[in-house]
Parts: sequence; C-alpha cells; structure tokens
Amino acid sequence: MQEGVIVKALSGFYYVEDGQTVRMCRARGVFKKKGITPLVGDHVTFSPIGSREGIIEDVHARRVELMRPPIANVDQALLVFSVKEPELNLWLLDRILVHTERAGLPGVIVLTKVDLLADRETFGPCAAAYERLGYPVVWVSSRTGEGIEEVRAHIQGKISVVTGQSGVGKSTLLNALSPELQLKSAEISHKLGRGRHTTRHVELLRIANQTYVADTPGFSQLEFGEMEPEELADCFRDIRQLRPQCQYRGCLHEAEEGCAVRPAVEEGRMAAWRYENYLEFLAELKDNKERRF
Ligand SMILES: Nc1nc2c(ncn2[C@@H]2O[C@H](COP(=O)(O)OP(=O)(O)OP(=O)(O)O)[C@@H](O)[C@H]2O)c(=O)[nH]1
Ligand SMILES: [Mg+2]
Ligand SMILES: [Zn+2]
Repeated sequence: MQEGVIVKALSGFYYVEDGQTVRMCRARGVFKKKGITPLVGDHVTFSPIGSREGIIEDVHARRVELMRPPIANVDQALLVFSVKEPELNLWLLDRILVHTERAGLPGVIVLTKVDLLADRETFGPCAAAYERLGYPVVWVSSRTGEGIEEVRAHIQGKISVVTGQSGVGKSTLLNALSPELQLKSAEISHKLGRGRHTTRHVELLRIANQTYVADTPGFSQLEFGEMEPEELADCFRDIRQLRPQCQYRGCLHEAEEGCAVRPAVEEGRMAAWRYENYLEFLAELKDNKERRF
C-alpha cells in the first residue's frame, strides 16, 4: 500500500500523485456504499497496479471539505469575478461566500478583466465593503498583467482553489501566473453573455514549490444542499458580528423585535445588498427544508 494525493478527478477515475508519478486509479466500491466521494485534494492510501494504475483503498480524514466546487484540504479560496463580460454578480459572490464560510475557508476576491473598465470608481464602494469584512480584493487584468504579482503573493506557499462563473477568466489567470500550464480558455458567448464551460474538471496544479492552485469548472447554480436556515447567519461575517447584540438568541434577522441587523442596514453600517441576499437565501433554505419533510 502507498499514499498519495488526488490531483484530478475525471470520468470516474482519480489521478493520484505519490511524489513521483501520477497514477490513474479507481475507487473501491465500498466508498459508494458508505456515501464517500473521493475529492481532489484528498490524501489517500492506494494499492498500486503496475506502474501507472491503482485502486484507492482509503480516504484519509479531511482537514477542510468544500462541495461547491468539490475539493478537499485547501487553505483558501480565490473568488474570481469579472467586472465585465460577464458583469460583476454580487448575488453569486455572496452565495459562494456562504459555501466558503461554511467550510471555514478564508476567501480572497479577485476582480478580473479590469482592462475592460473605463471607470473603476463605480466598483470602489463595493470592493471596500468586502475589504471591511476581511476579504482582500485584488484588481486583475490577465491581459495587461496588472495585479498578477499581487495574486501570486496571496497564493505563495498555500493550496488555493479558484472558483467563479464560467468565462470570468479563472484559467486565463492561472496561465498568467504560470504560462507553462497552458490551460484551455475560450471566448465567452456574446449572444448569451456568459462563458462556455471550457474547464470541465477539477485539477490541482503546481504553480511553484509548495504552491498549488486548483482550477475548477465555472458554476452556474450553487445549491445549498441540506443546510439549516439557522446556519446561514454564521456564513455572513457582517451578521455574525452583529448577532450578539440581537435581543433574542434564535433571531433570524428578518423582522424580529430587538434585531441588531436591520438597524445596521438602515444606518448604512451593513451593505444593503448583502442583507437582501441574506433574506433571499434564508427564504430558499426554509423552502428546501420544507421539501425535505
Ligand atoms: N479583457 C480581458 N479578457 C480576459 C481576461 N481574463 C480572461 N479573459 C478572457 O475571458 C474569456 C474566458 O476566459 P477563461 O479563462 O476561459 O474563463 P474561465 O473562468 O476559466 O471559464 P470556464 O472554464 O468556462 O469556467 C477568454 O476569452 C479570455 O481571454 C482579462 O483580464 N481581460
Ligand atoms: Mg476555465
Ligand atoms: Zn437579529
């Protein structure tokens, strides 16, 4: 038996790197029975078959696990959003932040395609709002090279996952960081105003010594799965900070008396779009829960 890390998952095969080679492995059927899906980033024990194949026998306990996109044991997420083509979508940004916060992952917001922007001022207040919450915001153009070194500084010595809609420039960004990767990228469809889902699998790529980044397919939907409505407030850093001041412990921050969140929004201490997104996601989670019963 040997040990390695899953670096790629594709068509039912797991590509396991053991420090020397990458082997194409299948997972033992027992995982399916136990409801375990091996993820890219998983540390595994495998039985080798010849020099290029193997069978995964055991998936080691995960330090971190993210389901959207599916990956394990990363240190942080790079939330990649273009300012144009496609337009910056704060609803999706807040939605992906729910997933990363829930996984306990630090997030760095990367705003791409800033070369297409005539006036950056329009995005200034929005970027500042996320920075106040502790999310660094990096302005990037893979075309001019702006911000690439700043991204490099953020990923140095870490394992990161890039996530964002199709066509925002995730693969292009990784190519700018490391041209020898030669990842496929493609023009967005101008007719549909969105990307073409060029990247189709999750793959952990080596950028430098000790520095890895996982490229992932663009998401379109980001379902919350079986998450309790009560868990949502914890995934919004602004609400998490205000919550101790709410009068009732079980406050869901909708219209409760003595809630500290609503006044904060009215007085401009919390971003109004964040609160609107919170209420919308909350309604969705309540609805999901009803359907489960
Ligand atoms: N102007 C400009 N275009 C960019 C920039 N970054 C990427 N693009 C273009 O955006 C398009 C989509 O880029 P991709 O890297 O394929 O996007 P992706 O996020 O990997 O998309 P999926 O793999 O489908 O999820 C390509 O035509 C890129 O050339 C940028 O900084 N500026
Ligand atoms: Mg891609
Ligand atoms: Zn409240």
